[in-house]
Amino acid sequence: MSGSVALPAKFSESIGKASDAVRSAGRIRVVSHYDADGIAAGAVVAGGLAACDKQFHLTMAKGFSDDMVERLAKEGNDMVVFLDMGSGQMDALEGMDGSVVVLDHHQPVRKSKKVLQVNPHMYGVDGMTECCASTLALLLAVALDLSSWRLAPVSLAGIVGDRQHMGGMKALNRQVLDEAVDRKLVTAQKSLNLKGPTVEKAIAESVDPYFVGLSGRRENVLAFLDSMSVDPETPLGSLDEFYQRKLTSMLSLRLMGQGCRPETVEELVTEVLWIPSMDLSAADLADLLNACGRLDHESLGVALSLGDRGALEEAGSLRSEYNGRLMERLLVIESDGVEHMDSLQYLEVDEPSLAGAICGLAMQYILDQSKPTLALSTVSSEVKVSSRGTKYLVSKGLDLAAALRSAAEGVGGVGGGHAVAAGATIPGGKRDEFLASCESAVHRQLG
Ligand SMILES: [Mn+2]
Repeated sequence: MSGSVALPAKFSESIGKASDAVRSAGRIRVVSHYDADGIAAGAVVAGGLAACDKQFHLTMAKGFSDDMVERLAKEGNDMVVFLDMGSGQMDALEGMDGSVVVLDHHQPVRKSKKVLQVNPHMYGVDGMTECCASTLALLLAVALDLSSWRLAPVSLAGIVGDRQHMGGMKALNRQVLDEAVDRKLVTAQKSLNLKGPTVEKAIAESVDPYFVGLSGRRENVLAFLDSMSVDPETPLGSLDEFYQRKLTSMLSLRLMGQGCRPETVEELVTEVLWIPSMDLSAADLADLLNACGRLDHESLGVALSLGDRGALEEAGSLRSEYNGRLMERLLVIESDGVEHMDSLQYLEVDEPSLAGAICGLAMQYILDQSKPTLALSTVSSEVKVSSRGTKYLVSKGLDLAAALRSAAEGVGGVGGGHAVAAGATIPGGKRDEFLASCESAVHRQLG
């Protein structure tokens, strides 16, 4: 049913059930998450539905909420399809009228008789590293109509956006990539993991990786390239092997020099997935989708994914704007540093929508690697907290989800997430108390 992708039997069966249900539904509502994976998944499912002449309406949401469920209930849909969300909300979904399909890769809470839930975790496939929402979306779209294979590159961008490609594509994601390569929709080649039209721009405008002393500093980049006799105007893809290797080693040295973890330095060279029909790499597309979502232009991201050339230019300027905002703040962190406690470091981020990204990039590329980083944003009477650690710190016992949850609950707030990245919301007046309790929790974990 899904071309040459081999799935565990139960997995394949439930994709088949979902596609049969979709096929026989009338009015279909599709709701997806607004990040790169969610937008890609939404676009892929939209493409599959259009290919089999289904009527549908697609929207992106910041997250699952009771408000949203209430609004959907009033629309009189025959079917609601949730992408990249829903597995944690079976109670709310069971209360909805009409049929409900969930394609989600987050840890499922339970099964449901009413909700048709397709979640890789239920079939022995890891939803953190082997299959994300846009992988599931492609399986559904292909089951609906085989022509949907043409959307495999979009699905791959979602996978990259979800960072499931780290350390190489695995399992189901790998199968999608192999099939896309066979169908000549994508080429895969190990090369420098930078984005941008020219070598100079690729380094000077790079926030991920962030090169201390080069990112955001055009003059320094020109001098750096001159010292290697590299023409700054060279398109990134046209660098010959000699210069590509030279540049890779110089940039690796810089990352090591700024204290990055070895696994971060290794990411400088990755499997770059080129999408010839779009003249973009999957990482580029993921980046564009991410900027569209962050700046509230999700439908532009969908249009771009579905091949709208005009959308590309517009999405490009959104990306520049979004990157500019990140760069501005990272440069300040680089020069001014952050606040230190014994076991953690923290900073204030004025724009809460940027806090998670800033916190992650600063942790990975700029700050002290021996302590996790917290980013605090004040929103009216509350403080929103984002936090990031490193895989290394997690291997030493760090669990930010536990630390933030207990510290937040101790001051009447809420918190949770993953060991390596977690969030919390606390009452404004409790900031210092929260920080102190978080710091002692992290101190105990890393003992
Ligand atoms: Mn996702």
